Amino acid sequence: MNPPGARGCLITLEGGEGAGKSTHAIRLVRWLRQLGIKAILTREPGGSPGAEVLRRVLLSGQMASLGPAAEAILFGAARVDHIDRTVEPALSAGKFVVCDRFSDSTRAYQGAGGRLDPRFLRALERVTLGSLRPALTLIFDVPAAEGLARAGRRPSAAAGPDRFEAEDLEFHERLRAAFLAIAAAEPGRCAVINAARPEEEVAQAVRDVVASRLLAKAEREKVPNA
Ligand code: T5A
Repeated sequence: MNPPGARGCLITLEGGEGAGKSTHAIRLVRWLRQLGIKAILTREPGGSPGAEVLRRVLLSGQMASLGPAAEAILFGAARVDHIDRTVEPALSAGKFVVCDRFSDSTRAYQGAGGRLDPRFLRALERVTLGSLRPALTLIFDVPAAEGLARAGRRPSAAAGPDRFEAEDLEFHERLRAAFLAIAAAEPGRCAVINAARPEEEVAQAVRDVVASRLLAKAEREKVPNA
């Protein structure tokens, strides 16, 4: 299904805490593979050995005292390593890359959450991404309180909330609004998924969007003048 010589596709899953991104990233990769599409699953922060080291430090909250600008730069450093070592090689090999969080998380968390100047964040995005852009971004939307409750019910929650889960409800509501604003500003790249529904319904909605936005297009491009 991946046409020989063709570049792969980057699909990113974004949204607030506990919206179901990790659950549906795994399910999406499984479905793409069932269709015969070569696909890898990766995540941010992390997704490469160097970026996973930065993930541990960032999510421990040790870097919060440096302030939102320094924290944003560290997320950017992790992203550069992840792109160079994991994302670009897979895209060059024609694979689909399904990424659990990406650059919109910096826009939302460090922008709306950390209240950084949008010009600073745009400059950081230019430096970290270069010309790379996701072909499709799925924005998982769920009321902040519901997402936090779901995150709190995961087995890993026993270790206590991480750096951002520990922020108050008002922060998480600002995040939700920031993700919806990104989707509204870039409707060609983004699709909002109502993630408050049961898991099966959300999975079907994800498959429908990927099929209509990416797979149908890939099929059309294989047949000139179709
Ligand atoms: N961050 C990240 C930044 O600040 N800047 C950045 O640039 C980047 C990249 C990463 C943190 O770093 C921040 C954002 C984050 O705070 P993380 O550990 O990678 O943190 O985890 P998150 O991505 O935050 O994962 P979340 O906690 O948001 O959860 P998910 O992945 O959205 O949700 P998931 O799939 O784990 O599901 C949560 C629970 O809900 C259930 C699942 O089974 C699970 O138990 N569930 C459902 N329950 C009911 N109905 C449904 N439809 C359900 N779907 C899933």
